[in-house]
Amino acid sequence: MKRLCLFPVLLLLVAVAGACAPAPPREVTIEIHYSHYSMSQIDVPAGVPITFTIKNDDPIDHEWMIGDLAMHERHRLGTELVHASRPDEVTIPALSTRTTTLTFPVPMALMYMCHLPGHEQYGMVGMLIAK
Ligand SMILES: [Cu+2]
Repeated sequence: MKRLCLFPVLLLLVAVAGACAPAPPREVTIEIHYSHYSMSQIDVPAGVPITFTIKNDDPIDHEWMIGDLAMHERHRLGTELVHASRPDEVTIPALSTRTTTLTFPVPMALMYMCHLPGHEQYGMVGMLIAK
């Protein structure tokens, strides 16, 4: 009789352990072709790591920079011309692929774009929604 009573308790423990395990990164693939991103909007869950794979099919370099409007304004004004890649500011050389992993801690909306001269105006812009 005692063994029968413990069985539901063990099942509950297994369920709780499963819920606490860290989730694997979610994967998002963005392709760049003819100076456009393949997605103009990306929806991701907030609070979990998201791995972005950015594949540049063009014979010229591009960028994938994600941030708020103030961040993009800094890049438009060119006050930060050259720096090493950061998780949220990735340069993808011609005909190559880069990956980066980001976590959006709370629900938010961010823009991503390429700040090489003329590319934003040409349409290399998109929006990410974390919810
Ligand atoms: Cu570009």
